[in-house]
Amino acid sequence: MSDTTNGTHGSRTAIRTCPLCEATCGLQLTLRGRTVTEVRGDPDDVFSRGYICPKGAAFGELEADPDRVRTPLIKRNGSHVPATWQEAFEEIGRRLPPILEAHGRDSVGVYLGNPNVHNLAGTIYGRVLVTALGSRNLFTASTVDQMPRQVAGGLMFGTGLSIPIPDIDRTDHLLILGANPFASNGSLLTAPDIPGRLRAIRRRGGRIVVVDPRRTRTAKESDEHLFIVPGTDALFLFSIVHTLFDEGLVSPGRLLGFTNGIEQVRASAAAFPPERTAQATGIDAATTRRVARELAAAERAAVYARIGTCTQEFGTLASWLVDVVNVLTGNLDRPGGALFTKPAAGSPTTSGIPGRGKGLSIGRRHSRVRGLPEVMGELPVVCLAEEIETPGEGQIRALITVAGNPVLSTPDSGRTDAALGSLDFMVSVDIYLNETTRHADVILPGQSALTRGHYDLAFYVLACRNIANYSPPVQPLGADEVPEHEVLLRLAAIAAGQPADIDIDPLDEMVAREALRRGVTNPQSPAHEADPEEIWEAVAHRRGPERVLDILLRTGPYSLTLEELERNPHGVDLGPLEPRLPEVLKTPSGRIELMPEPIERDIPRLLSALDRRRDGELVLIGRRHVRSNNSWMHNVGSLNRGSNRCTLLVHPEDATRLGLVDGGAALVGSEAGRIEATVEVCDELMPGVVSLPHGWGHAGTPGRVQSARPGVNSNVLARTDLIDPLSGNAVLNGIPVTVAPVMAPV
Ligand SMILES: Nc1nc2c(c(=O)[nH]1)N[C@H]1C(S)=C(S)[C@@H](COP(=O)(O)OP(=O)(O)OC[C@H]3O[C@@H](n4cnc5c(=O)[nH]c(N)nc54)[C@H](O)[C@@H]3O)O[C@H]1N2
Ligand SMILES: Nc1nc2c(c(=O)[nH]1)N[C@H]1C(S)=C(S)[C@@H](COP(=O)(O)OP(=O)(O)OC[C@H]3O[C@@H](n4cnc5c(=O)[nH]c(N)nc54)[C@H](O)[C@@H]3O)O[C@H]1N2
Ligand code: SF4
Ligand SMILES: [Mo]
Repeated sequence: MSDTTNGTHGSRTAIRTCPLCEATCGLQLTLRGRTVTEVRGDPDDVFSRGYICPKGAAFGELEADPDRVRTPLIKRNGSHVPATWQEAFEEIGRRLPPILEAHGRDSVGVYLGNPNVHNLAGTIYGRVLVTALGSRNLFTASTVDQMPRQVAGGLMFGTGLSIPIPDIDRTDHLLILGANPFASNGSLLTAPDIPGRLRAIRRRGGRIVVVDPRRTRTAKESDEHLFIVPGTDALFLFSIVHTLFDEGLVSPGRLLGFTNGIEQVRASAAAFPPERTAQATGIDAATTRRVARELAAAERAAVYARIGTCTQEFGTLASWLVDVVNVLTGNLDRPGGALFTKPAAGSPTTSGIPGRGKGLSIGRRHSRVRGLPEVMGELPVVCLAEEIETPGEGQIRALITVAGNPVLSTPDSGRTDAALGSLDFMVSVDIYLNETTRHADVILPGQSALTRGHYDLAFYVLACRNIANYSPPVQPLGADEVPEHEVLLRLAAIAAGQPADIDIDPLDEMVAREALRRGVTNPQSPAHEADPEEIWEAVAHRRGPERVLDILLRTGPYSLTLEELERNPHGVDLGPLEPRLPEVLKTPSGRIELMPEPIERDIPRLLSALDRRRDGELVLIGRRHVRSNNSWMHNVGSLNRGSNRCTLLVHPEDATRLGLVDGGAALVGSEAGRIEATVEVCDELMPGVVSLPHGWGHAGTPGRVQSARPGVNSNVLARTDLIDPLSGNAVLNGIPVTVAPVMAPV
């Protein structure tokens, strides 16, 4: 059992996976009544072994925040007033269907934010809402994040979740680009205590090289740090590929038997000798050649790249080249290299005919105003504002946001803010009244993390070991609480034309039945052609996300059951990653496509960047801090205190040249907008690069802590016209800006 009563003072402990980042640490909570009085790392967690970070430690404070939204709110005469759930759904039932009837399905847009992926209800039922609505105007935080990685993986290996994971526990050599796991705790690389795991690489004699325009904590803890001009990773990686061919270091080994396109890659790489890219990247040719030789010489090496290489102009090319290098050095799919996971539940890489599939298609339709291609069923979020602003058929007139804050998190905040203000109707499901949800006509509170079960469907697909860990609810539902999956189901029912007070159980049953149908018809499942009624009976006592999860586990590759996971509150370790090629492939050819056609067509654009000169131009990049979480958790006192972290970092040379002083104010401008920020002179940056974290600039929201320390919003400066064209992903790093001192009034 995960719950034990301590006896003393009526307190008890409970075990629960932390939902606050991708690391999936086990937490040991002490509760008195409904209050969390203490949070520690769970020493017995099979994956995290007691590790915890300041955000996880603040889990109880976040749950108890008096500023959280706990009852539905309806906007009346411009201000939000508390309402009952029935009133809130009646309001939605009254106002949403007429818009759909008069203007069609596309007139209602959806934005799904990042915490949905950390929430079983959001992961499973967000999709149900989207399907019921049937609108092409679906946007998510993926296109301000990892979409380039998903497109590259999809084109090469077959699905948007075909992402090789660096085997950091067994590698001898790790090349890291555009990631700062000492702050972020890892991304597209679920590895609790990633700082410890990285240190262990060096302790066992391995080597870590970090490529980043800033000397981050991760860079400081590595063997070598290379400054790179923002946005030029694809040039650098292409030069590594060039060197591998040039110096006879290509050795894909067994991968040769099922890889297409090696010769095309060789031909393309010919245009990118290190001597040719050095000026653009800022990394001299001898260093690039040495980095390539070291990768080739290491017995077990992996290249790992994250958000700095995705949210940039050549995001998909850079992400593709990461795996090209892993393939050419023979490190893909071998222990200590980069491998595919075998998740216990719900992964596209464990379904269908082994070794073959439809592949990833992009651009099946296009956005209405700008004609940007759809990717994996969604449109780039840089299109959101224009799709609301531009009249005509298919214009977005109403919006549903779930666990997202696009006003702070997506480009051109000023414009997004105004666009949301112009909607005919808006519904938000969120735990806070924030810069986005303040526009909503109805706010429906998200569920407490204490009253819902947890399983990381998404992050076990991206983990450095195969793990399964389910946390049951820590306490029963509050008197006025509605489970988040029920909220999403009811919204789905209303969107499908049903009355607001309809019984949603049959709809929930349909969702579970569909998961079961897919499970037993999956030729890779050990439950293939099992009697579905037998499984249905075994899960009959469950409802909602738990029923679906139990079905996914039972029809998954390990034939687990939710009951087994309930018996193992510290998780089930299914072992280290193992080679899965070629059966893991889902490409139509059944082979690795090392030079997919859309990628090949994008290379001339990269060539044109070779001779770009910056001539004193400044570019803006972002950064993360271990005590922050995108645009939220700034209202948690223990996290948002101490020195101001929302500062503009400027290199001393640039500061002198521009007349900026440490602690002084600077006006930062781009083609999208202008903000005033406090300068922090800092030699960790590459000259010519300035850095501001994102997610700040809180305004017009009730949070007491964050109102006192609001910060400034870097996405006022990000532009909706700067994108990586293959994925539609926004460019959030490498934005040209001007910086000037703000003169104190005389
Ligand atoms: N300039 C710049 N911009 C960036 C980035 C960058 O590096 N630079 N990073 C981008 C990235 S990687 C991401 S993922 C996005 C994030 O962008 P978003 O996903 O749009 O925003 P978040 O800041 O994560 O806001 C999440 C919201 O979910 C709410 N929430 C939290 N938990 C729950 C819950 O359990 N249920 C419900 N219903 N709501 C909940 C929070 O209150 C908050 O309002 O930002 C992106 N924006
Ligand atoms: N504490 C905390 N943890 C988080 C989050 C958070 O907000 N706070 N957000 C979570 C989310 S949603 C995500 S997606 C992950 C992201 O996880 P990471 O990718 O590790 O995120 P960052 O710490 O922003 O690291 C990105 C690095 O890229 C560098 N960079 C910028 N531009 C370039 C470039 O052009 N080339 C190269 N090579 N590097 C560049 C930046 O200097 C920075 O050091 O973190 C997650 N974890
Ligand atoms: S590293 Fe991530 S999962 Fe672990 S305690 Fe911190 S926020 Fe939670
Ligand atoms: Mo993210």
